[in-house]
Amino acid sequence: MGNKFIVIEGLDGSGKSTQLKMLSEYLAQKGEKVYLTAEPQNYETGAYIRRILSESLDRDMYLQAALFLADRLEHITHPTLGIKKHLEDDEMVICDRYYYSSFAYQGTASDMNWVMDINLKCPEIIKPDLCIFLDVNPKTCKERIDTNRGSAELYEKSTALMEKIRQNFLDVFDKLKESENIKIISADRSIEEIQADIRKAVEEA
Ligand code: T5A
Repeated sequence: MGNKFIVIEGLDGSGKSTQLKMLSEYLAQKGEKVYLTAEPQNYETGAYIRRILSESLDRDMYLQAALFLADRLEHITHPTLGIKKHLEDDEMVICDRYYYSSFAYQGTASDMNWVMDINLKCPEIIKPDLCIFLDVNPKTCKERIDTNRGSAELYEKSTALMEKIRQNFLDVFDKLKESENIKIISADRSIEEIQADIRKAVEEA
């Protein structure tokens, strides 16, 4: 399959980490060189973003969108660790969240078209070969977060907010359907059923 760039998106608690772990193990067994990564990253901008999320800091949404973009640019262009470098080295890059999250999350309280523009019009931003969206009922995600975690982060506070984020994702996918390869997978099912659909989508990409 070679140097494909695959992104997985979904609400908080939608099962991305669970599925990505299974997918990368499956691909590695098949002999693929896989680089599994995620946003936000752990560079200095990412550390500030993590504080905003975990401490629910009240920060302007345009500032948040700019921080996520800065973090993403470092994630892509870092000379030794960046996504571009891994793709050049013929690895398959699988990324947990990418610019679609900025559109859906920061779009809840800013001009979503501006967030799309600063990302999509930036020459360093690369387009994924495939984006998989794990579509799970926001109520289910919220229940999983409340059951499994000590505290809720900034975007995990209410089912209503998560409903709005889900709707934003669907609106964005509709806007991008002619220019991007987006696969929406119903993920209110068993872990194994979802994994089978993900493997099929990746193998077809
Ligand atoms: N963000 C990010 C922005 O606002 N803008 C941006 O541009 C970007 C890039 C990052 C936060 O930053 C925001 C979005 C987020 O709020 P994160 O680090 O990606 O957050 O964290 P989460 O999305 O919250 O990731 P989680 O690891 O918590 O959730 P996952 O990975 O989606 O879910 P997972 O696999 O950990 O599963 C959650 C629980 O559900 C169970 C699992 O066992 C686990 O307990 N589970 C299932 N249970 C039943 N059936 C299934 N099919 C299940 N699948 C998993």
